[in-house]
Amino acid sequence: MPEQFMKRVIKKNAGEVEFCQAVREVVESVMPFVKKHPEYQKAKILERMAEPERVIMFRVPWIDDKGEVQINRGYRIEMNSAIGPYKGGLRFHPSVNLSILKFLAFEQVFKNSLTTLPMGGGKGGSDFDPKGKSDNEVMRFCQSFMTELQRHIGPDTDIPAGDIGVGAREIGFLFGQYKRLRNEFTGVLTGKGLNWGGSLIRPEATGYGCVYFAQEMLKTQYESIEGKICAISGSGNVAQYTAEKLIQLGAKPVTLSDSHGYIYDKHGLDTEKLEFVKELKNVKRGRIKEYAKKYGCEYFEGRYPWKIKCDIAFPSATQNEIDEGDAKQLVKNGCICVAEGANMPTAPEAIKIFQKAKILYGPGKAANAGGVATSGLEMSQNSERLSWSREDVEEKLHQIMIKIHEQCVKYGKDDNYIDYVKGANIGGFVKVADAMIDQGVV
Ligand code: NDP
Ligand code: 2IT
Repeated sequence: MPEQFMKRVIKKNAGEVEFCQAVREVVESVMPFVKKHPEYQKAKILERMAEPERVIMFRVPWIDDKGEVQINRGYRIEMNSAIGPYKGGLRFHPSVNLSILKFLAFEQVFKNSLTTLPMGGGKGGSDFDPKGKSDNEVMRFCQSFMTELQRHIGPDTDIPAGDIGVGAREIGFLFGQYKRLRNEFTGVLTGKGLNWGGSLIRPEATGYGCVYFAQEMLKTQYESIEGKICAISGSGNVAQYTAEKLIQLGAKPVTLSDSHGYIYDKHGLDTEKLEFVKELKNVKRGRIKEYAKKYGCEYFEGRYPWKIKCDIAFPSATQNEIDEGDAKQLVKNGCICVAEGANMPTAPEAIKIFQKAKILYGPGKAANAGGVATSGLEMSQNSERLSWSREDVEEKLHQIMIKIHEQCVKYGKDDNYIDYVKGANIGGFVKVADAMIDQGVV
């Protein structure tokens, strides 16, 4: 039955490898559940979920610093609005294509449902590469991108945010252009600056939330995070705040990476070293290699740190960054827990290795949901035109991560193993499916 379903999906979405991969993972774990609930089958809920409500593709022309015309492609995938307005990030990276954004939008539907907040799923972005561009070029690109996107989004319709290549700088330029074109100051984007509608803890939320989720997973094995050696990939928003929370909790992050290579600091990162990384990546926009030079540690060309011995792995860069060989190596080296800061970082064959070894494996749609959950909290604050304290927001984030973990256990626990993939997929599915049934065939 999943095979027949997937045959149709693959035929209809020819060549969209990442999208089909994400759908397959969900279908394989949700189908047995759907079979026990004929109402979902009859209403063709899974079939409808695998079809975006709307896909928008557009030209983004802009002029570079040399005066030359550049053309990029922009996208917004409005996947599912059964439980709330479309919500999800924007990715600016040269690899962006329809398949990647559809997989991300599909994942977002389940993730947003798990947060317990009323948010549908969407994703967007462009094949624009911010790397090596001046601030002015990035601004002109963002203004052109928003000139088209603004007609499709709104604070009650579709609320984008950041993702790879879209951080505070880009959200600022995008917001400025939206406000200018629409003449309205609204919460149309999240991840905004603190003095113009942003929420405290939103920058930290994905990384912090991922560590909270790992803590919950570890508790099921009567383990704690203190003293654990942690391998992190990436060195952007998610990786930085994963490291920060780990340091706060007495764990030892020993690696970070970027698209050129990774550093291995066997003494572990500390607050001062992390400040260096933040300055290097967020302000100077340099390479992680410079960390190795500064602190005299090892640097490995080639992208991912999975050969390093660790207790916990936090993949926080991009999709399919852990392959089967990496998974085998991690298990062999004694890794007991994988918490995904990135979206779909583990290839399907690698997931099987983790599950066969019965280690704690927390998929992105559960483990990294703290980012979008805190975006939801930013939307609430914008609606009531108030801002909550750092402590309030962080406590709410922490409680949401605990609840997401509970949902995973509820739907994923078998006799002696918690299948977090199954738990997250079914947990996310039920709320959306029930809303779709209530709202008829739309
Ligand atoms: P950033 O752009 O801040 O950082 C991305 C990091 O990953 C950089 O170090 C980058 O290296 C590296 N990276 C990106 N693409 C590749 C690639 N193809 N190969 C190797 N390394 C790569 O993004 P975020 O930290 O925001 O996002 C990281 C992951 O977390 C993504 O999968 C994203 O979807 C996911 N995520 C993000 C959330 C958020 O709130 N920001 C929420 C939930 C999930 P380099 O600097 O060389 O480009
Ligand atoms: O993948 C994700 O959940 C994000 N990039 C964050 C989305 C959001 O709307 O905050």
